[in-house]
Amino acid sequence: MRPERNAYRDALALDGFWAASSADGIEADGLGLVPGFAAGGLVAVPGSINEQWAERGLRDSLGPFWLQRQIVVPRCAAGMQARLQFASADLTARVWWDGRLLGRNDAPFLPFAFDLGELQPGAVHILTVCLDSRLPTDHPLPGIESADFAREGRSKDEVYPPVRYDFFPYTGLHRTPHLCFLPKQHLGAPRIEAGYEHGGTLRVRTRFAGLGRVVLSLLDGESALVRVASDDGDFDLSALAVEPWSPASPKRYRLRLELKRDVETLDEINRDIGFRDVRIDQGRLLLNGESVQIKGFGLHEDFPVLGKGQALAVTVKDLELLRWCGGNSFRTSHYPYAEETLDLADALGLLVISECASVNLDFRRTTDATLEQHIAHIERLIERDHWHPSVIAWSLTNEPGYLAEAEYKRAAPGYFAELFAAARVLDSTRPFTAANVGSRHGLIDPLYAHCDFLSLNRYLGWYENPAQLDFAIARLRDEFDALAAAFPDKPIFVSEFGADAVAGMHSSTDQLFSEEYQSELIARYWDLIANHRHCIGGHVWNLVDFKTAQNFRRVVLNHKGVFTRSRDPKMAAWRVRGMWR
Ligand code: BDP
Repeated sequence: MRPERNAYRDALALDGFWAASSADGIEADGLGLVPGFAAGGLVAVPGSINEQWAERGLRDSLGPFWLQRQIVVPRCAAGMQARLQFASADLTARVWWDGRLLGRNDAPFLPFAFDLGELQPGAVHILTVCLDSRLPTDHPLPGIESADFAREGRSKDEVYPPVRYDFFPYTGLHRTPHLCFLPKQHLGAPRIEAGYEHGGTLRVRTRFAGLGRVVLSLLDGESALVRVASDDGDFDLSALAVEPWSPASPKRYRLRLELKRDVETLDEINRDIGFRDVRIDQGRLLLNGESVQIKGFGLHEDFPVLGKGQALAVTVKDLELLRWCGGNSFRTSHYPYAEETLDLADALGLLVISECASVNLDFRRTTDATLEQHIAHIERLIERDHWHPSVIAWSLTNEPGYLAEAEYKRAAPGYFAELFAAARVLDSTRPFTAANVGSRHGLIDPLYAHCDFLSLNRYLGWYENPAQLDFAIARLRDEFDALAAAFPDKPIFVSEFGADAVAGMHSSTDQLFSEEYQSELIARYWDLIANHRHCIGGHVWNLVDFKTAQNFRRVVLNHKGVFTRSRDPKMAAWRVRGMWR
C-alpha cells in the first residue's frame, strides 16, 4: 500500500545518493557491506543507472547493478511496525536487510513491500538491492538474449541491449522507496469501488487484524457528507448526494478510513476518490451515461538524464502538454506508471487506460509460469490502481503474437481465456482490452473475443504502405467496416497510430520522417477515427520522442512523438491541437 503520512502513520523517503556497484561476485562477498562498494560509486535514487553511469560504459547494461545505503532509524519508529516499501524496482530486484535476504520481485513497475517488525530508533541498518533487467524469455514482458536472434534464423543480433520491446530497458530504482511506520494495529489496503448511478455508490472493503471497528468518512473539503461505522470494515453505500467525476468536472471527495477501538483512533488512511460509471454499451463508451470520445496519446516514462527516473515536474509537463493538444486521455503504455501520474490524471480529469507490463508475448516461449505471473501482475496492478477515477479500462497486454503465427494460433486462445477470466474476477466495474498488432493478425485475432472494445495498433502509411496515405486510409476504413460487421457490440479504439518525424526535417511532398508527413498522417487517421460510426477514439503514438535500444530502425530515439524528447512541439503537435481544441 502506498506510503502515507498522517497523525497515525509516518514514512521516511529513501531517495538521495546510494552506493552502487556493477561488479561481479558481490553476493559471494557477503554483500560487500559498504566496504565492497568502495570500487563502485554513487547513483541517485530515483533515477536510471544507465544514464548516470553511461560514461562508465554501462549505458547499455541490463545489470546486475548493486545498490546499497545505510538507514538511521528515526524517532517515529518507536512502538510502530516498520515496512520497507518499494514503489517499483526495475526491472527485477532482490532485497537484503543487514545482509539477510528479504525476498525478490519479478514484476517490473509495480510496488512491493517487506515487513520488518519494530525497529529501534537510532539503530543503523544496511539496505541492499540488486537490480537486474535480464528477463527470462517466458516472462510476461519477455526477455531475449543475443543468441536467440540467431536461433530465430535472423542473421545478426539486431537490437542492443537485446530486448523484444521498443523502449530502452532502463535499470534503476525509478521511484522513491520508503521506510513506512504503521501502528501495530493497522488497516490493510482497502478495496474501493466508487460508482455513479442516480447518485454516488460506494463499496469499501477494509482489512484489519485484532479488535476494533472502522469509521468511514466522506469529506468534501472540510465538511463530512457521510460518517458511518462498521465492525467488519465493509461498507455499502448508495444514493450519495455527490457530483459525478468527469473530464469536464473532475470532482473528488476525500475518503477517510479510521480504525477505532472504543473512542481511540489507532490508524487512518485517506484516498481522494471520484464517483463515476464507465461502460461499453451498444458500441459506445459511456461515462456517466454519456458517450465520450477518447482523444489522446500513448506515452512513456522517459526523459534525458533521468531515464525512467521519476520527476514530478516532468509528470506535470507531460500531462499539461497532452491537455494543450486538446487530449483527454492516455494509455500507460507499456507498464504501470508511477502512482503520482494517476493522482494527477484524477485531478485533471484525464481518462487512463492502465496497462500491465507485457509486450510482444511470444507463444513459442510462454510456459505455465508466464500465465501465472501475468495474472499475478494484473492482480497487483488492479490492487494498486483500482480506486482511481481516471482509470477507465485495463489493457492486459500489448501486441501479443508479434512473432510466430503458428504458435500464436495454437496457444493464444487458451492463454487469453484464462487471463481475461482471472482479470474479470478482480474488477467488474471496468472494461478490459489489449492492443492488437495489425500487421500480423488483422481480423482473426483470438484476442478480440475477450476484449470489451478492440484496441488496434495501426501503422498503415508507415511500416506498411509508406508514403501512400490514400491507399493506407482506404485499407484502414475497410478494416474498420469489417470489424464493425464482425463485432457489432465491440467498438474500435485505435490504441496507436503515428509516424516518425525528425524535428526540423521538412518536405513539400509525402516524405517519411518529415514533420509534414507525420502531421498529415495523424490528421488523416483522425478524420477516419472521428467519422467512423464504430470508432470511440484513438491515441497518437506517441506524445514525446523516447529512447529505445539500439537498432537500425531507430535514430537514437523513437521519433513518433509530436513533441521532441526535450518537449518542444513539432508541426504535428500544433496540428493535433487544431483538430482537438
Ligand atoms: C508498436 C508498439 C510500440 C512501438 C511502436 C513503434 O506497440 O511499443 O514503439 O509500434 O514501432 O508496435 O513505433
